[in-house]
Amino acid sequence: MFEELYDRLGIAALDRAVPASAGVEFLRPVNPATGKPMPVVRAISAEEYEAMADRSVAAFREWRMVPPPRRGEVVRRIGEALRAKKADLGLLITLETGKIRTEGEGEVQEMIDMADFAVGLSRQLHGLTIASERPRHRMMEQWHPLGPVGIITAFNFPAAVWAWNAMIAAVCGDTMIWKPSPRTPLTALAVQKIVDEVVRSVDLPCEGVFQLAPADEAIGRRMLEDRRLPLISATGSCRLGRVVGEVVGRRLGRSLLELGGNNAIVIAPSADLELAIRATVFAAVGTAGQRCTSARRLIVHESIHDQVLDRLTAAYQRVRIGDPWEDGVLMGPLIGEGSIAAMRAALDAAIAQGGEIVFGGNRLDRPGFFVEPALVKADPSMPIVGEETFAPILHVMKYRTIDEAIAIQNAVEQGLTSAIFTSDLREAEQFLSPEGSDCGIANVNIGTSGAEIGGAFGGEKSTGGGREAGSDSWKLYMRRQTCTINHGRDLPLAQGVQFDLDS
Ligand code: UN1
Repeated sequence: MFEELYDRLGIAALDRAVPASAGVEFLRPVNPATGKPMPVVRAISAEEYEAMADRSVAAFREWRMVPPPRRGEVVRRIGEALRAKKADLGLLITLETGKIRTEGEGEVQEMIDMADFAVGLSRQLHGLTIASERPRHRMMEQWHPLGPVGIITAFNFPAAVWAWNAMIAAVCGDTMIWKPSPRTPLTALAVQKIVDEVVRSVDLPCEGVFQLAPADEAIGRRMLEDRRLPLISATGSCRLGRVVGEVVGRRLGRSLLELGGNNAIVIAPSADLELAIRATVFAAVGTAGQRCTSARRLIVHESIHDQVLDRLTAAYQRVRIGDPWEDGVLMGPLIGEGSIAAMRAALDAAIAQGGEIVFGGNRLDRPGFFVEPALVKADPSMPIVGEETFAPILHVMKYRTIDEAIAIQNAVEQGLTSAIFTSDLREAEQFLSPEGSDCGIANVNIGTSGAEIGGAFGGEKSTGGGREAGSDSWKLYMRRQTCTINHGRDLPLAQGVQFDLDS
């Protein structure tokens, strides 16, 4: 059905192109809306990985000496190539992840935005000049390329999260090896083809800068241990992050972690409910609740709780669920059978702990992995409310005072995004103050998901502390060097220390 699309993206007939030799492993993506297999992708072997990492090291030696604005030129061309392929790549993302068409294309737009951002950055990498305490001394810091970066991405943003890392790493002078989710290798392959074409067409030493390692967990594990990769940037569950943090930490490598979220929206009595309801539905139901930024908890003032729940229920009834490539559909399938089971288990736990399902939660009777989004009346004390289930479940809770709302918001292990809907300036400012939300992202009158790339993206506590994409996140992809230069004829020591051979 989508053969022409695969053709245009250079990923057609992969099934036929594979060698028949023994020991070859395949990644087998499934279209979650149909449950049918998509073209298979050959996984790299352990030997191929070793060669890839050597190549990354060799490429880094040259790439680091290319002036950053020239490096930016490659990224600029990648951005242009992505613009040309936006519709096709967006549709492939829709087919492989089940996210709706506008979100699939939005993901490609996020990559383009990252490319634009990184091109600008390529002329702005900068350090400080710092006042020296010593006469005729100058102190400055400079930022140098770090080395080959290992990028591990999740199924739900199979391309944009690579771009957050790759576009920045490339202008910073790093090379990289990308291990995509085994569930979304086709998107990764299509992106790699776009990049390879750019690399071939530019007159710069960027061969080997961008490499793709479609592989299973064993290769991922090898990457974590590999000292040739000074930075591992990983997106995924808190469980994955604990492994990455531990293994990379053992070799004292650097890790950048973007892990689970259990994001809450607070709706205050003065909120514009029209906005609040729309934002909540997008945040909780959009991407079938499979964003790390999805809203999973709604904390509503007791005076408007019932009204909000009624309006939400009415809105949920209107959400069209179906084939994600069809116009008008707002919610596609979950990624697989396991997600359906996890959703069912979370709903059962909620009921056992005293919660009440007020809407949805059932599996749809059709092929693929479709569910109704669920609204659950809950209490903050229920243990399940503290867990991230990667599915469209929204736990709705009551609060009385703003202090209580903030306490509930902060009472979970994760700390990615948060939002308050209020027209009360004091409440909004309190939410953003040191005694407010403890998350990496805190919004006012905007939902929890759909962040722009210009800001630093990431969260605190079990979310891992990493920051990717905009602002000064680039600093994690470089090594800082503090330099002190003496242009005088004396050798004064810092802190007034005397160390004179003649005294
Ligand atoms: C993720 O789910 O891993 O803020 C990332 C957002 C998107 C990124 C989500 N820009 O929802």
